[in-house]
Amino acid sequence: MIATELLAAPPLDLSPGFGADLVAGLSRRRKELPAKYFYDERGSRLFDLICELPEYYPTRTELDIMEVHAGEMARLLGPGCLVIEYGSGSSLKTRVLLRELERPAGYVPVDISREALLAAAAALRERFPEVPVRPVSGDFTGDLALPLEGLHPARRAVYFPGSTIGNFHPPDAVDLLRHIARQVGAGGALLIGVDLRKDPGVLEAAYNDRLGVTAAFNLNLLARANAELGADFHLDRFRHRAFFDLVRSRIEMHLVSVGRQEVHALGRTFHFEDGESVHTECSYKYGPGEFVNLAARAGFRQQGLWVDDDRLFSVHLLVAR
Ligand code: SAH
Ligand code: AVI
Repeated sequence: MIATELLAAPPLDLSPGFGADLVAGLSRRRKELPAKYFYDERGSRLFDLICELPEYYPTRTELDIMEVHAGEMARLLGPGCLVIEYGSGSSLKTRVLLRELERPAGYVPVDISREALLAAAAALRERFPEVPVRPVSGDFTGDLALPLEGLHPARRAVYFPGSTIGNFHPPDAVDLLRHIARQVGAGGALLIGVDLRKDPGVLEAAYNDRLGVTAAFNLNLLARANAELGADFHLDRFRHRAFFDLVRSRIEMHLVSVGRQEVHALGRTFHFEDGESVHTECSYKYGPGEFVNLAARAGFRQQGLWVDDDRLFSVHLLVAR
């Protein structure tokens, strides 16, 4: 009897933090949801599709930069380096780096999207059997214990590609970079991909693709709330909106309510006016010097900078003081 009741009840909040953050975010005057919740299994698959889109230049551009310069990056990182990757996703760019590194001491991918993380770690182990791979599933903004037993690195390096740092407001980005500086220790390294400010037309196209994959990625947040929190969002009553804010130098993604409506979740009712939006993501774009200044506030000095010929994307090598 009890078991049947449990089965009939709405799904419990299975992801710690999502329910609380959803209630807090939708209770604000300007509604918002944290971007990290995009990445459940389906969200990670949609992100991989975004990376293949003709409009979404960051992934292929950063990969090209890695293909050309990973040898030099690896030389600067030195032998016996431990690579801790933040937001590793499918770990595709990492393969290029690991290929060039001399006797890497280990690879620790950290990602909030568990299934994607484990699949990527398995693929990497197969390709680099000599490298100890120790995946960590969790939020890299928190204090995660890293499984480093038995590893004796000459140096620690955090690899943080994809411009995921751009998804943090600048003061939060500085906090996260400080956290990384502590994690790698004095003399440790940060190799980080940062999307560059550019023609707003190019930026806006990248977040408004013709196939609607980015829209599906954005709406997946609501589908996830329905599945995991028992919310009743009607996905066809919200539309994707993305635009570049020139003053703040950031792409903003929103989900805009089509008509007045109410949504229920976790025993609460949330009211939406027609056209009211939920702000789901910021993606800040930096000039190279601007990012170096931001990193300096977190205790990093610049050692290397690589930019593609079209000046679309940058990869920085920074050293913790
Ligand atoms: N590094 C890959 C993927 C970038 S997408 C690339 O360059 O293409 C961003 C990745 O970061 C996703 O895999 C997502 O699951 C992960 N992520 C986002 N926020 C996170 C957080 N707070 N903690 C851990 N992982 C996070
Ligand atoms: C992971 N992150 C850097 C991506 C970005 O471009 O801000 C996420 C994304 N959002 C929409 N498209 C891609």
